[in-house]
Amino acid sequence: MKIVAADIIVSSPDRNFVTLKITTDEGITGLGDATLNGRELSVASYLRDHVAPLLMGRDPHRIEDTWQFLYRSAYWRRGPVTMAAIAAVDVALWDIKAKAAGMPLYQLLGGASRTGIMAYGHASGRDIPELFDSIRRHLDEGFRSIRVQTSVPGINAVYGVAAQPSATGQRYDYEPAQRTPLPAEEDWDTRAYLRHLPSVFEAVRGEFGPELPLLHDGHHRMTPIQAAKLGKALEPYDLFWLEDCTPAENQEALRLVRQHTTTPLAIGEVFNTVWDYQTLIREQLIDYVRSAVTHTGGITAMRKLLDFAAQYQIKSGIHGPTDISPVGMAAALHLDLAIHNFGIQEYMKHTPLANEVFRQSFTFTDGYLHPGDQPGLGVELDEEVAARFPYEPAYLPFNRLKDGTIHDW
Ligand code: EZ4
Ligand code: CO
Repeated sequence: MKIVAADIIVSSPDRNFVTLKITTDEGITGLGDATLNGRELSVASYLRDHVAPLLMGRDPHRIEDTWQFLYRSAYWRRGPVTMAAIAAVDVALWDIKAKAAGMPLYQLLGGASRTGIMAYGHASGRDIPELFDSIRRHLDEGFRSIRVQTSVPGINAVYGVAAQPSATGQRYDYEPAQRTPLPAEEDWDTRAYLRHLPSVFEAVRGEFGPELPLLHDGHHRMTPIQAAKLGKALEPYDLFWLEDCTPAENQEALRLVRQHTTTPLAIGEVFNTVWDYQTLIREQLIDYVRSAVTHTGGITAMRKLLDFAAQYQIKSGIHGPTDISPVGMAAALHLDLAIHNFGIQEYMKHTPLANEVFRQSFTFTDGYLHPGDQPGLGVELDEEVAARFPYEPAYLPFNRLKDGTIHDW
């Protein structure tokens, strides 16, 4: 088999997605998700201008060789744009291989290690009654694990809180990227946040009881000592995890956090290679790996990263917000089903319009996802519908402290 075409499809059904479609001389096609929130066109160019020409004539079955070729031959290594592009190629080649084998992709990864994939949803509210309503809505939809984000008194707009109905009128689905030519500015005050958050978890535990797994995302906003303080303060509420407590480019910082709290830690949605985790995993400073399959070099690289983590009893918590397209979600689900050290899967439902562009066979039943049993990834791209929704500039917000200083977000 030979690769004869590699097309990059940029479309915006309610949000921007970049999709790679690889076509072979035998007519089998494969899809990869190359979406990088707010930097979509850079990955599209990287693929179209630099990677697609290299793929022509290659044997699509040689996945490892193609991965190593793209990683090593560019000379310049790592980085989110490069690794998102490599991931898209890798996932598309796995899709082709599994279709050629006539099997769902998870079978080629060793087969199912479980019957379903526990998913968590995103509940949020500006105050406690609104938060409780959001949690109840998620429970009604079948979620059995819930991420909890709330507004903080004294801060106008807090990331992760669905304060406004989205463009599609769906309040449920918080979409942090806004269709504005410039990133929106939000405000932040870490001390106000640290004072407020434990009372939110106390209220949620009081209302929903001790069993419901609860998660929280700190979005890189704390210093190590602040994160240690928060982890300790949240211990009575038994979190499933505290995510991205510090900007973890400084892996050593997690030693300090770890010394002070038994709240489980999850890190890594902005990471893109195993090297970003070297100290975190080897010193067992985290409990969950948060990388996206689509930003970390694809299934080939994620499998190696998670096998490394498994040696240290660290589990997966693969990134799954709406900026991971249904193609990227499907890739995550096949891996989740196959690996032994699965932890939990993030899941934000895509809008009906996005689901029209990406026809998917994965299911969500009673809190559990399953990738389905169609050959390959189980996702088809409707290019005609995709073409009706061209790219629109959209950016994540950012934040400043009260005195105007730009802060981590
Ligand atoms: O802010 O996906 O845990 N999930 C998150 C996400 C990220 C966005 C960034 O593109 O933090 O909502
Ligand atoms: Co996060």
